[in-house]
Amino acid sequence: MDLLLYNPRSAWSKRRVPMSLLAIGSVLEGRFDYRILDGNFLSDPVRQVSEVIAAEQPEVLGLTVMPGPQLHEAIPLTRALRETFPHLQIVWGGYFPSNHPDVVLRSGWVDFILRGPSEVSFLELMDALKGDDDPRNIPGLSFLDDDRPVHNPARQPMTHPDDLPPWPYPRVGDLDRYLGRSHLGERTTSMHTSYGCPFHCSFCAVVPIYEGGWLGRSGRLLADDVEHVVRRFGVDAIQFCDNNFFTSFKRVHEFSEEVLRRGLRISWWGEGRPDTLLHYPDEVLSTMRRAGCRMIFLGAESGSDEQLRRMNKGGTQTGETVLLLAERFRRDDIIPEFSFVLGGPAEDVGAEIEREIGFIREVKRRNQDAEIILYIYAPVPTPGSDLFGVASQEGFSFPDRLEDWLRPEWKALDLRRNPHTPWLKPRHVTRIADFESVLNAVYPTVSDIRLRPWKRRVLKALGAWRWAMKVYGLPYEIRLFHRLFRYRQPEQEGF
Ligand code: B12
Ligand code: SF4
Repeated sequence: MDLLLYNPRSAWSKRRVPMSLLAIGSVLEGRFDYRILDGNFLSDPVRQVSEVIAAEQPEVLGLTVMPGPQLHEAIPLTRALRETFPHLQIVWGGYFPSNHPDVVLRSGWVDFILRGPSEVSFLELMDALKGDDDPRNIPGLSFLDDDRPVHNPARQPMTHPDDLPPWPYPRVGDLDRYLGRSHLGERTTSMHTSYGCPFHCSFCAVVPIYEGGWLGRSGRLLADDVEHVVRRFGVDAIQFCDNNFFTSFKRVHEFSEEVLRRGLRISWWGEGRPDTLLHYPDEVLSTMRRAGCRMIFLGAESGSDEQLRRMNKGGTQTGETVLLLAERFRRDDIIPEFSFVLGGPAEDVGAEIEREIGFIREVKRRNQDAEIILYIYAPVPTPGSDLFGVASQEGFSFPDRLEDWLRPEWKALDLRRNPHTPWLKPRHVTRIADFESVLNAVYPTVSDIRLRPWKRRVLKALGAWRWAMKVYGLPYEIRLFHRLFRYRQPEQEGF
């Protein structure tokens, strides 16, 4: 075998098809002998991956690594494999190494990093490694030269997604393992149809990688991909995980029209921006709805225009945009899922949090079905941005050693639950968590399909007086209920 591609565990239930590795695999077909191994199905990854390597002798091991659980598995696994198989070439790709290449390379366990979208660069790297050529000019490649990290410029122009082959689904084995029941349908899968985002929000990990670049697969090819999974695997629901699926309304319109023309019966979800969607023509929204669009995740971030400015949200987004969109989607029968980033640096952090709570209540007043997702601001390396500048001034810095990312405080940062940023005090984190518990009781998410109607009624009853009286503190009775019935939080368990 030339190459093993490994997907570290990202979830304990509701497993996702490993999209990053399917994307990489798409260009390797017919060129290299490779295999995709998914850690979500392994019980003892170090032993099991070692056995595969010992038996099949790949020359290269590629890992895809996101912050959070994947990173926490990837660090000890890579360290162990480096010791056992010193001649194995190890390559990391994905969001974590793309944003933190130095700390990864300095560990000494990883030979190469490919930053950002890497289909073509990985093919070039494989060609170089197999042909004993010098790989050091490959775009987007990071490596150590005499202990000094070198980062080649990104590929310019970015490869157009229309020029990439479809994903080789059979490589992940029986797709049924990934097709779960969700609020959208019985056989739900994820797809990713565009790279990057044209904006530069200073809390967002997409920005340092794409620097405002965005390219999407055309509506017609996208419909081909969807038709394939519908007809071949019986998929009836799709989550489009693109950072900004709705960037081009022409693309979305073309796709929606193709879905209707081809008679594809699907429900779908995607991620976008409130200002973009607010400016969508009525005709496009109505075609999307008829083509199965049920819910849209929207980065609202904050109700304060000052905070939005500090976050460099850009575009035409304001608090008012979010409220208007909440109303528009109520009329159009699409569920808006607004995400907020709370707990950023501010003169009076507590007062900011209270103001956001007030704003979220107003969103719910305008549209009861609007879902609310709360994150706590965790810095991402966007040097030069206001927000990262303030965070650095306040004493925030990332760990110097890769192993340090395994420490509990950095795990909490990864999950955006408690980032331990210097300005955020325990009382702020508690306040956000208390409010969230009450909010989730009065308005349980539709995405929790295990939550039966009677449980919803009990939850609502528990939360109702608190919501009405604005009493959020110490919601032990709600937490007990959440624990007993394992309430599902999309922001932690995936959408
Ligand atoms: C699907 C997804 C998940 C899935 C799991 C994914 C998996 N691998 O199994 C779930 C839902 C579990 C998940 C969880 C989390 N996620 Co997530 N997730 C995504 C999402 C939406 C898509 C990733 C993906 O598959 N993209 C499709 C592929 C094709 O693109 P790609 O990954 O960029 O891959 C390309 C390159 O990166 C590169 N590449 C990638 N891997 C490799 C490997 C090799 C060897 C090479 C050479 C190249 C390479 O080449 C690929 C092709 O060009 C991204 C956002 C996004 N739109 O990308 C967030 C994202 C990666 N997640 C993020 C985060 C923070 C999380 C969480 C850790 C925290 C949270 N609260 O959301 C949680 C963890 C919670 C938990 N309990 O697991 C952040 C990372 C932020 C950061 N600081 O880096 C992102 C960017 C979302 C965001 N905009 O903030 N996530
Ligand atoms: S619009 Fe969304 S994806 Fe784009 S930079 Fe801002 S937060 Fe990131």
